[in-house]
Amino acid sequence: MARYLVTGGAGFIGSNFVHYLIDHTDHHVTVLDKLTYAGNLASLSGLPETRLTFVRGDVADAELVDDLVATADAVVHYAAESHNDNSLNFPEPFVHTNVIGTFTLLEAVRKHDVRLHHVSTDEVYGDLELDDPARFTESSPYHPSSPYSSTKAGSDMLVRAWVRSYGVTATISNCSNNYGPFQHVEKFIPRQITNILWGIRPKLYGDGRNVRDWIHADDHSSAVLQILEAGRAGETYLIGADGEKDNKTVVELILTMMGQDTEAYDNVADRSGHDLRYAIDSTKLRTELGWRPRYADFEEGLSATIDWYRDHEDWWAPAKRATEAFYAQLGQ
Ligand code: NAD
Ligand code: TDX
Repeated sequence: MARYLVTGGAGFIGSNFVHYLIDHTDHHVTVLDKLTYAGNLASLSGLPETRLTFVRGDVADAELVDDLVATADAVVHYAAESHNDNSLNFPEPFVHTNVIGTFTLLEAVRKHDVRLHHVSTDEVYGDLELDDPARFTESSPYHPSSPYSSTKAGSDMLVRAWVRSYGVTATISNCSNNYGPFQHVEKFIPRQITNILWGIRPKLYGDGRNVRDWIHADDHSSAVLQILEAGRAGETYLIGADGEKDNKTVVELILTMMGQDTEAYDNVADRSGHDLRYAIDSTKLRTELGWRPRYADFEEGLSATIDWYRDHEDWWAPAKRATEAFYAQLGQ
């Protein structure tokens, strides 16, 4: 039994990871989460109290973080401001949480010699052309486009420097776009599903040709656990499930699966600086650590996700109105 500290464990991917850890190991989990608009304690409800401790706080609070890291065997760092559209309008919290928060955590794991896994994104590599067969690898150069991705790139660089300069024991993963239960309704897939459930037409940015490489959150969790258990210190691993789809195809799939006309969506204003295409080559993770995704079929995972949102309106309805009011101001 080990003691895991999970930052951002009340968010989308963090809460999926906490469920995964409790289901697949005997570890004790302490969640540190600020409960911003994106955090939701209901995402952790039903988990055994003996296995889970929740602490509300800021990952940039040095004193609190020092106390929590001192009693942990490993730290898994999910806490972040995560939404590109927000970062374009309010960049400051992205610098605070993603950069200062990661720095604060690094200082604590350095002091207490605790292993860290830093959860990052493929967006640090910028974007690829639509007609380019290339995919991101661990050696792709960093070219972040948005305030969000540039602060995540900054956090990755801090981790790399703390490994090299101070000998901190850390790994990094850069994952592609996640979908699954507990994802905030501001994000693409849950926004369209919940729009349809409330009789609102789905909203596609620009012409919808932009490509994202989709992975189920459970597969992200299994990869992170595999890296924690068998990954080499100081290494970076890319996580992806070969799920490239353009946004228009995804909207049409959701409409079809929910019994609607495939053309029943609106094209709205495009995102500023909108990355064209992300694609992950996860060969290193698969060959070195033997990892494989369970949801090899995107449509199967999407269908289960639609069912989850249909069955959990109580979880998402409180955030839906405010989210749509924000998008309406942006013309999106
Ligand atoms: P999310 O926005 O759903 O959750 C973020 C969580 O962090 C929330 O619970 C929030 O309350 C918490 N938080 C925010 N600021 C905090 C602070 N200062 N101190 C403590 N807690 C704070 O995000 P997500 O989609 O679950 O992403 C989690 C991580 O995974 C992020 O680091 C993100 O960059 C990374 N990631 C996300 C995706 C994706 O598709 N969503 C893909 C690759 C990597
Ligand atoms: O209503 C929408 N319509 C639309 O066309 C929304 C919300 C999005 N989009 C487009 C923009 C993107 O091309 O869908 C795509 C996905 O958008 P998001 O869900 O906002 O995700 P993205 O910007 O790709 O970033 C996500 O994946 C990488 C996460 O939010 C990041 O945290 C992660 O690092």
